[in-house]
Amino acid sequence: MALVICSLEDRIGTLTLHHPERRNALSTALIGELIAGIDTFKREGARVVILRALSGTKVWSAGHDISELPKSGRDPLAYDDPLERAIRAVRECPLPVIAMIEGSVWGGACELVICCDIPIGAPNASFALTPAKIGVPYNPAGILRITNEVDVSVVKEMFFTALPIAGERAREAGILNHLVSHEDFERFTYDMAKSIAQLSPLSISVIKEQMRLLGNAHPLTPETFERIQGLRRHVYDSKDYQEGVTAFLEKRKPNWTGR
Ligand code: YXS
Repeated sequence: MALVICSLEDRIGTLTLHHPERRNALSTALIGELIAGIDTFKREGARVVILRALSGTKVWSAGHDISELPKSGRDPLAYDDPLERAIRAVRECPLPVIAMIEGSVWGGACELVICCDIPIGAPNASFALTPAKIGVPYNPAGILRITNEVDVSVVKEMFFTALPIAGERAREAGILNHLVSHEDFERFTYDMAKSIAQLSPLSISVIKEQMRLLGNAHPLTPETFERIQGLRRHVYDSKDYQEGVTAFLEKRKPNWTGR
């Protein structure tokens, strides 16, 4: 049984978390399928990814699979931990990732959502950072990624109380970009995905990667600067860049080739 259902239509790749018996806990197996799904979408020409759970779910994800947390004495969130690999896969994916959230989100799954590019919530979306419930010392990269996106005073309250943040408060704090009624949730999300899929994939992928590199809160090393310049040159030297400009001048829709 697939733990993540993958579907690709009109260049929109949808990944649906599908392990309700374990409340979509982020196990090694589920993360493996999630990363494989992203790789498939990249190979098959998707322009945008939607990460969601089954419609009507009460628990979007229960976070890291607690049964897989290492016994004491080993870092529970080391660099190669499945949760860390999933977060890097989303952040380094050249396609925008929309998180479509209904139900409760727990622990490290909150960071996974926050690291998606456009989190969209239904009214019953809630978020609880719960390492303090389990005695886990959250990791510095994760704390930096969360505080880069969410109001620091709210992040402190979430870590120190382990209580859920929901609805309008989650949107105001920066966890959600949009809070949408259940009736409009599906249409709003897929309309946004469709509009992204009409735009230049090269331009979007390089803007996303620059934001990731610049958001690491360090002065730019010469190597990072040159990597950013190379990425941007790859776009402005591309046929797509010429096509985008030409199509505008010729008053027609651009035909992107990704080259
Ligand atoms: O008893 P069975 O075998 O049916 O299994 C139960 C739960 O044990 C299992 N399950 C999990 N298994 C592994 N890891 C999990 N995170 C996890 N969560 C749940 O799923 C089956 C159904 O769970 P149950 O009966 O509790 O469902 P419920 O609907 O009554 O309650 C749903 C939750 C999500 C409120 C409840 O399952 C829960 O509180 N789960 C733990 C949420 C949490 O604290 N997650 C943080 C994981 S640790 C993490 O993400 C980071 C390492 S950190 O700690 O740093 O944030």
